Amino acid sequence: MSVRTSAVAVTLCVLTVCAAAVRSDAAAARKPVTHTVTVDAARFSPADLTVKVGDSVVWVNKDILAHTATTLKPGFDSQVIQPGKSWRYTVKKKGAFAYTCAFHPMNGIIRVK
Ligand SMILES: [Cu+2]
Repeated sequence: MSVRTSAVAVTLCVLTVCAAAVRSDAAAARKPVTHTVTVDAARFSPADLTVKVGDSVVWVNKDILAHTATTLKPGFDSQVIQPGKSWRYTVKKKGAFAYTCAFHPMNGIIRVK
């Protein structure tokens, strides 16, 4: 193998590693995560959830009662989630969003980093 050939081989190898690193960083930065909050026995679980902007939260109502996920301040409102149904919300801005159920004394918080 000539010196020039091996230099080309090393350069190609380095470029490949760099491209792979950039690709995985970009994927990590862009890929949104879906988080699940189970609603059962008149409780949100987990009640305290930390997410990132762009992620989604799905409230899955496994209870025999209808519930809502409604922020105390402006934020989000699921409206009624019937038993066996779910509601998906895509998080748009940073902050701490305390929420409750419009019908029952239930508490949860979504922290958006
Ligand atoms: Cu409720």
